[in-house]
Parts: sequence; structure tokens; C-alpha cells
Amino acid sequence: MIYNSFDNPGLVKVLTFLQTHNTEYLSGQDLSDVLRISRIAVWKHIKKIQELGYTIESKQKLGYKLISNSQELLPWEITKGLKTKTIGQQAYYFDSIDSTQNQALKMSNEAANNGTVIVAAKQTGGKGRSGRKWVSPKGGIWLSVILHPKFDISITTLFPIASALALSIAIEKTFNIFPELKWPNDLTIKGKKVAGMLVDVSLESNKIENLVLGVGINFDVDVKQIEKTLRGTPNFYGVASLCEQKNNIKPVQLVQTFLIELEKIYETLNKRQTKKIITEWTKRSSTIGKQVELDTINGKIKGKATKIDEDGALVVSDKGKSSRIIAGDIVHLSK
Ligand code: BT5
Repeated sequence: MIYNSFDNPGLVKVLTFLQTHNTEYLSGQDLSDVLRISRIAVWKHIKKIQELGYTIESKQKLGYKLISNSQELLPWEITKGLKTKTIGQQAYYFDSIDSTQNQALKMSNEAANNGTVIVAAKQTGGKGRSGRKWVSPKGGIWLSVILHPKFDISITTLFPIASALALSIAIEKTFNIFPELKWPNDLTIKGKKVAGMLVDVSLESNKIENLVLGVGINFDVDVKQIEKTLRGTPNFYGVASLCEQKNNIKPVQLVQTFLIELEKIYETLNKRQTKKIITEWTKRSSTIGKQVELDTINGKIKGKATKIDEDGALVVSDKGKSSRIIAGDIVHLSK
């Protein structure tokens, strides 16, 4: 099943009317008169809306009343009232897909609009960095954003870090909990991974043609089940789920807040104000100040993580010698 935010005007009209009049029953005839669509069309839309997970009570002689909204991240719910200029103004929803990142990469080559978002309820072939597996059952937020950035290629390495910062601010604002940022692209709660970022960039004569950001958030997932599947995989250090902390937040609230924060950060990068991002990231980082270790092609590096450079590289110092790490997985050795 695929839906987008712009091809279902009749359904969205009926739904919005039910949502804005949810204290009363509305008859099929009333809906048909007000919305200027046939009664049969009203009935068909109501059936579809119910199939999509909205609860609608239907009473003979009285009509229809919306009791509760769907828990799915339906595309018109993402775009509705979203206070961004471009990011998230078009959205696609898949109930199941191999990977939103693969889909977004395909669509970005077909000139999809800047800021288009692709969401899936579950992924059957979710991807992490370097071809790793990303476990993506129902209950998580799995999305990709297509961007055509104006910024210079030199900034792309900072982009995953900046996106992780945007998500951590969004989680603070919606959940009022404070995840930590683990270099380069992870969000953690009590040391366990709650979200990860993936960035794919295509270049055209030294300019960024398309950038696709993939975001995986363990919103409300079975932590034990995922941990069982993942034990022993690269960069595995435990799984956290946001709803273990608080469960009265709707996924769409978090997605909308994230898209707003992402747009702010995207504009900051377009203005090359990288220092601002580095300062904010560092404030929330669990990596800076810790003893860390990582494997490189030239052997193991161990030392104290002292800062990130303007391009997002991690600086590790040991016995007066500093190394710049551009990519890789670090292990935090000290608490
Ligand atoms: C990442 O890779 O953290 C990037 C994750 C990006 C996923 C999103 S979902 C939407 C979009 N579509 C996609 O197909 N992908 C993106 P990395 O840092 O390489 O971490 C991968 C490692 O994280 C794996 O080797 C596992 O150990 C662990 N892992 C996999 N699934 C996990 C999960 N759901 N929660 C926590 N850890 C997980």
C-alpha cells in the first residue's frame, strides 16, 4: 500500500471535516452537501479512512463521528499544518518497503521535490552504514528525506552530525527527555542506541546533485527482540526505545518537530554557520572527553576524544599526539 500527501483530496477532505467536528455525529448527507461530493463517495472514503486505522463510530440515523486518529504516519498527517518551507511539504507512506533509503534514492534521480519525505511502517531490508543491516519492525519511525542542498561538498561530512543534532532537539522538545549524541551519527539513551542516521550523496561535476538522509528511530519497538537479532553485529551496543521512557507522544508530533529542526539546521549549513552546529552537538555529546577506541586500516587508535573539527572529524589525542578520524565506529572506553 502506498499513499502520498497530494493524490487523495477527497479522502483528506472527509477526514479533515470529521477531525474538526469530532464532538458531533455527521450524516452522510451532510458530509455530501458540505463537501460537494456524492454520498457514495463519502461512504467509500469513510471505509478507507477506517481501514487506515482511524476509529469512526457509525450510528444509524445519526451518522459518523471520529473517535480516534490513526497511529500510522500517514502522509497527509505529516504535511498537515507543518511549519516548514520545503522539508516535508510532500510525503509518501509505504505500509511495507525494502528500504525508504533505496526508494528515496530512486525518486531523487527522478527529480523529486526538494524536501520530499518517504516514510514506511516497516522495512524488510533496512540499511545502516557500510551495507549493514538496520532492523525496522512496525512501531519504529523509518524515514528518508530527499534534499538538493546548496552547500558545498566540504560540508556533507558534517551533515549526519547536524541531522543527529536536529533529531535530538526534536526529542527534547516533544518527549522532554535528553538523548546523548555518540559520534558520528548515533543518538543514545542510557548508553543504548535509540536512533541512527545514514547519508547518501550523489555528485555531479564536483557539486552535490542529491543528498538523501535516512533516519531510523526506535519509537515504540520491542527492544529485547531487536537485541536478540542484533547481538554480534558491527557497532552493536544495545537498543533503546523512546516509548519506554514516555508513551503519550504521537509519532507524527516527533516527525513534524524533527522536520522543522532539520530545516533550521539545513539553513544554518547553507549559511556555512558550522560553528553553531558544532557547539550545540558538543553540548549534547557523550563522546567528547571520553577515552575511546576504534579500528582503522592502519590499526587501532586509542585516546581521549577532545573535539570535532569543522568538517565533523573527531579529534583523538594520546600522549600529546592528535589524530583526526573522518569515519568509523568508536567504542567509549570510559564512562
Ligand atoms: C545507522 O547505521 O545507524 C544508520 C541507520 C539508518 C536507518 C534508516 S531507517 C530509514 C532509512 N532507510 C534505510 O534503509 N536506512 C535508513 P550504523 O551506524 O552503521 O549502525 C548499524 C548497526 O546498528 C548495526 O550493525 C546494528 O548493530 C545496529 N542496529 C541495527 N538496527 C538497529 C536498531 N533498530 N536499533 C539499534 N541498533 C540497531
